[in-house]
Amino acid sequence: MKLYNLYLSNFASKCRLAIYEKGAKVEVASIPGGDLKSPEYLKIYPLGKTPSLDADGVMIGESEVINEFLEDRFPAPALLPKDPVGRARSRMVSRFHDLYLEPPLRALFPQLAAAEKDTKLIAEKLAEIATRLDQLETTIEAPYAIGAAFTLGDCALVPTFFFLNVVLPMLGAKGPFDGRPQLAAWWAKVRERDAVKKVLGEQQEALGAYQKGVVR
Ligand SMILES: N[C@@H](CCC(=O)N[C@@H](CS)C(=O)NCC(=O)O)C(=O)O
Repeated sequence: MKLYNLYLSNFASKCRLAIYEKGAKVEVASIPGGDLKSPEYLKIYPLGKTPSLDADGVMIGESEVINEFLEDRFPAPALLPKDPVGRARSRMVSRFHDLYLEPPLRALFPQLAAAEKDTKLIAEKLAEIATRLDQLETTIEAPYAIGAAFTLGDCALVPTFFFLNVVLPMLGAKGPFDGRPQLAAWWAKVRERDAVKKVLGEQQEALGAYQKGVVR
C-alpha cells in the first residue's frame, strides 16, 4: 500500500498522521514524475492531487476517504470512537475542517508571495478564518477535539493549524490561539503525541525547503 505524498501538503499530512498513529504498513511515496500534473502521475491518479492511496492496485483519493479506509483496514489503534454519536462528532470536525476552515486559508497562500497583495481578499479571508476559529473554539471538547480520545477529527485539524500558526501573523492577524483558550489547550495536548511531533517536523522541514524553492 502506497500513499502518494507531498510533505508540504496539509491534506497529505492529515493522512500521514493517521498512518503514523496507527503504525500502518503504508509506504509514503513521492509523486511520480516529480509534479502533481506530470503525465506519469496523472496516469495513476487523473485528479492530479495529493494525497492519493494505492490500496494494493485500487486508487483511493480524497484525504478523508483515505483516512476512513485506513480506519477500516487497520482498525487498531482506533481513530474513531465505537459509539455512533462519537463517530459522527469526529466526522463533523473533519468535515468542518475540509469545507469551512481550510478553504479560506488556502485562498491566502498565493497572497504570501504576491508582489501586489489583494488587501480586500486578504481582509475577507482573515475575517472568515476568525469566524471559523471562533466556531471551533465553542465546539471543541478538551482535551482532544471531541473529548478524551484522539480521532480522525484531530488528524484533519493538526496540519492546517501548522499553517494557520505561520500564515496569520505573516498577514498581520493574531495567531489562531490568541484569545481562544480551548484551542490553545487542544494544541498543547496534541503536540504531546509522537505522531503529531513527527508530522509537524516534516511540515516545518518542507516549508523550509519550499522557501528555498524546493517542493517536497
Ligand atoms: N479535497 C482534497 C484536497 C486535496 C488537495 O487539494 N491537495 C492539494 C495539496 S494540499 C493539491 O493536490 N493541489 C493541487 C491541485 O489541486 O491541483 C482532499 O481532501 O484530499
